[in-house]
This record gives sequence, structure tokens and C-alpha cells, in this order.
Amino acid sequence: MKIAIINGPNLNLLGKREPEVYGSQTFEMYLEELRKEFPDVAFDYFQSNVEGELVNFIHDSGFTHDGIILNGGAYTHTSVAIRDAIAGIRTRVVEVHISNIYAREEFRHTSLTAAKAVGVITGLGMKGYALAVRFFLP
Ligand code: CA2
Repeated sequence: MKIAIINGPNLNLLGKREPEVYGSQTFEMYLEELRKEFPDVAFDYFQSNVEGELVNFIHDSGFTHDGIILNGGAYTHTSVAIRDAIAGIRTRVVEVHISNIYAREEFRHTSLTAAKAVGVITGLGMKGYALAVRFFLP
């Protein structure tokens, strides 16, 4: 089972700023935990602050992987390009947000990408990624 985890802009700052919103763990630390919890899953991790790079990685993993877990960060609320990329691939995408986007500013309440995902997990902290992995398991 091959799963790609894709994090969008500013998620490279996890564990370094705003721990009250996003927790105190870096994503690399959390990924170690995921690898231990799911030893049979081969994880590919990609983070970028650049929209086109995210689109390219969605294309690259969208025909080779069994699942994609996508936290598009702020691009969730703005990116028609990422929405179209999800619509254009074969692999199913679970959208994950660490914070509850519906409990935050109104501009975060709209996801342009959610309708092309198979489902959305929001507000459950980093655990949301593990729950998304479970969705893809047989
Ligand atoms: O809750 C989420 O996972 C978000 O996708 C995070 C995005 C935000 O724009 C979305 O509305 C919801 C922001 C990621 C920024 O991450 C930081 C982490 C630490 C310090 C500063 C930013």
C-alpha cells in the first residue's frame, strides 16, 4: 500500500510557530509515528509552498499511489488549479486540516478542493492524518 501525504504552504512551520493552533510537533516527527503505526504502508511525503509544485506532485502520485492525503493549507480556500488536479487523477484524495476550518475565520469555511476529495477530516489535530490512512487500508 502506497500513500502520498501532501502538505501545502506554511505547513513546514509546524512545531515552530502557533502551537496553540497547530500543536508542537513538526510534521517530520509525526511522520515517524505514522511509519511505526502503519509498518505496511509506504509513505511518500511532499511539502511545498508553491502551488504549481503541489499540482505537479498530485499529478505524479495520482496514478501510482493507493491514496493521497492532502492538506492544501491556505490553497484549500483559493486554488482552482489544485481542485482541477484532484479531479484529473485516478487516486482518491482525503482532505485533512489540523484545525477546524469551520471554527475559524469565515474565509476558511470554503474549500474549493473538498468537493473533488472523497472526504474531509478537519479539526482533529495531527490525528486526522492517521484517520485518513485508516480510510485507505483494506
Ligand atoms: O488547519 C489546517 O490544517 C489548515 O490547512 C492550515 C493552513 C490554513 O491556511 C488552513 O486554513 C487550515 C495554514 C497552515 C499554516 O501552518 C502553520 C503552522 C505553524 C505556524 C504557522 C503556520
